[in-house]
Amino acid sequence: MGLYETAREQYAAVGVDTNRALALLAEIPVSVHCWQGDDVMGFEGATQLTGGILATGNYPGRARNVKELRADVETAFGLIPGRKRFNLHAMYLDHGGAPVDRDAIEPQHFASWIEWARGQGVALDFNPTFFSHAKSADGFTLAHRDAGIRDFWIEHGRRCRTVAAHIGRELGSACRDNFWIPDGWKDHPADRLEHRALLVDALDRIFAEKLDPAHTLDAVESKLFGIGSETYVVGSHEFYLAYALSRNVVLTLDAGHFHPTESVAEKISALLPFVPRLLLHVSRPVRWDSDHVVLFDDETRAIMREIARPNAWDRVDIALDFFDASINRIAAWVIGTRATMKAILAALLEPREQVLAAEREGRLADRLGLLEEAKLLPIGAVWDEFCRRSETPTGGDWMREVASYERAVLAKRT
Ligand code: RNT
Ligand code: ZN
Repeated sequence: MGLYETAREQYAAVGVDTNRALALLAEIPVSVHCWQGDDVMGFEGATQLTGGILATGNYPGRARNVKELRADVETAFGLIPGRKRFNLHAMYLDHGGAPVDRDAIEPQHFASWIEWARGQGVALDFNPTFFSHAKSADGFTLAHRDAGIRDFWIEHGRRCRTVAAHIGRELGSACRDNFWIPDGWKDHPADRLEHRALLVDALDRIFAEKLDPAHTLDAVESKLFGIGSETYVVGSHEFYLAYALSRNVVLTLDAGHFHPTESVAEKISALLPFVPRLLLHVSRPVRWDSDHVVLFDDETRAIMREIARPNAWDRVDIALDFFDASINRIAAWVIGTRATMKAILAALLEPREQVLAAEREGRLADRLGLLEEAKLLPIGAVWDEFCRRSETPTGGDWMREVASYERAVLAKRT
């Protein structure tokens, strides 16, 4: 009997159908972020990443243009099982040699991305880019005191919604359009409310036009602090929670944007009774950084468990947000995305019926014991079976492929 068959029997013994879990896993999309491929630089000729986020490291082989980025992500996709979406930022436009400013972008600048996505069989998600720009240089965009600067960014936001709706219509899948702005102060502000009132007004103007939710869904992402905005971030969690609830937009939770002792997993069930949808930025906070490569760790597993238990996959979208410039970037994509998929699988393999029954019958030691014993069930054999069915490498075999791509392609980028 093969390893998977043995695993299947072991899981069946605790009431878990591994084939069902694998079928479900194959249906759950993970939105892979474009910005891991080039250290969040974009294709506008920027030489510096700003906005209080930082990709540290200088591992050779960064993608420098649309062509290289696509080749790299195609390589990564070939090593990642399961269903993928691809998540673009506005600054990754394909302007064909005629640069346009952020307040002038149009659907045509993403036409080649749509075509590429069709070829890959993936849907696209989108993000306006409110950083790495002269008009965000002093740390404020939509909440800037200067009306001219605010208007510039409002126009960017509006155009991004038009682009996202176009993408969603073309590809037949609602394009998640995630709004994150860096606005905040390094040190104690004289007036915390003023910027927040400005931001409410700016967002209301951006979202004023009603767009078909079948084409695009607007989401807003909070943050606790950034580099250079340590004391005050205009778009804090409470701010966007209240905004999302009152305006009926999607709330984004980035796993790296909360106090280290807060659990994002725990927030999911507290929010689901109130918000129509959640968007997750799966990430890994370490010290000051909110964007280390995602691992198959306790927090990521807890997040997926909290979606799996109420079977809320249709209300919680999973997107990735990490960037590491110190290691091979394709490996970073592959490790982080496979880890996310593994965490989803682990959640789907939980002996849910047995644990629930124990709880309902007051057998609380059994509840704890069942969960504890389930940790050592042979998930690896089920994961390998998933990779096999998706025609992607099992175990660590993807590493050889990354190494050969590095030799053949990345090493020549100097
Ligand atoms: C920044 C936010 C945001 C960005 C991307 C590039 O802290 O997490 O999501 O990482 O938009
Ligand atoms: Zn994020």
